[in-house]
Amino acid sequence: MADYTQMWSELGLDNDNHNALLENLGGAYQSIFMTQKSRPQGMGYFDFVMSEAHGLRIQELRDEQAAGRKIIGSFCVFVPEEIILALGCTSVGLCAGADFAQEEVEKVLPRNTCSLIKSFFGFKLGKVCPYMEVSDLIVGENTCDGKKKSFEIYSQMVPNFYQMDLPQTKNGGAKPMLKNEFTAFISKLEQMTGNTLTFESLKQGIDTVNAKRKALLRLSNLRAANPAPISGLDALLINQMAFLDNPIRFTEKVNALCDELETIIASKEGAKTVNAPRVIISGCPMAIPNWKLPAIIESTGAVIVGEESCIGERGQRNVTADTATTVDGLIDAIVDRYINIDCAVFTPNQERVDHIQEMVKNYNADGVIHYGLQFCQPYIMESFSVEKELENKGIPVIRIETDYSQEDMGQLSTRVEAFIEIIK
Ligand code: BJ8
Repeated sequence: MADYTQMWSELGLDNDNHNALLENLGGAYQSIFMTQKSRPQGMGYFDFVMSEAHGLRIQELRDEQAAGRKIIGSFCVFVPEEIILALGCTSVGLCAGADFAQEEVEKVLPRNTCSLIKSFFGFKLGKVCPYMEVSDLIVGENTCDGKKKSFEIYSQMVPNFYQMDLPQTKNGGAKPMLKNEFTAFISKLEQMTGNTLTFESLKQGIDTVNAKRKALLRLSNLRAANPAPISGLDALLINQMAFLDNPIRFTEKVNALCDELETIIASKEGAKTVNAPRVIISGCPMAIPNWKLPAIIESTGAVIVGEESCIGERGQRNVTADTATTVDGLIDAIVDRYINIDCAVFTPNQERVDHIQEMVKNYNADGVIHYGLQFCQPYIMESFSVEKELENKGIPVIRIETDYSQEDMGQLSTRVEAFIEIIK
């Protein structure tokens, strides 16, 4: 990576902290990703994006800013990228997957807060996240209580915070509420950018995001093959990159990789051996660099064939209908698409359990590993009913509760190995 020290200083990063983070990240990436065997060549691009995630990509975002675009950071797949693009802005994900500055964090948040929330606080307090610092607007959303209440504190740390309300049920009032919130978001972006949402710009935004989601869906579908043509770790990395990379370039690269995977499938080769145990991971999102559990799972010889997660199929499945002929009609189509996201903050949430079973069937999985971040009430509460329903259907399932620390690695390995032995 070139020397970006000046850029990082201009963004207000703490160089010592940031170097320490990059060193850890680089080490983890080398040992987890670069030691994998039989990786598709197309992963070279994603390795490069990862290596430049804090360098060249940030430089690109700053160049976009210099050319008049605004950068919008967010923490949830409910924040509509179609609208962000339509108003001449760029969307970046801010969820973080590593512990940082935990002592500082625990001065402002209760200890029993989930790692994902603590992590983005740590990244802010430790001044190590260039995406947060480069964002012109940071959107927080009212989903779980942890995020909702922590944003009251976080909003005092960032000058450019915007709160989006979201429904918690899918009753008759949910869609009008979501539409209302999306309309207010449009007004906010119009006011920030001086741009006006038009039919053409919104249609273009929808087309760009639909193309990205279709490419990711194509990737998901290819993982149904036996042997799976790509490891779960690599597929997760691509899903993580979907929140950072330029969407048009990303789509091209995912499609190019899928072309290669089709050849791999035709030659009956794959990332793991034929008949390797196949699992679906289901639960909380895994933000970069949260690779702990997938690395443990795949180190047993098993292969992850799908992620029922917002950084995965829950967040990316379903495209937006593009047949409306007015701006209002397109906004309705976006609302229709987003209201289907089956996050555990909704009650009831039978759609999610149905989707997990659908994924087991579509990807020929042998079992499900339910992943809940410690203190995440929505997903841990829901894991009990997920487990019950899957067991009733004869689908092996294990519930794992963990955080971002490395302390439980041994215990997790033992539990995962035992589960993989059972589903073999
Ligand atoms: S749509 S999953 S991205 S809210 S892990 S912070 S739920 S206590 S992340 Fe999410 Fe949007 Fe839902 Fe998806 Fe709270 Fe749980 Fe922490 Fe979580």
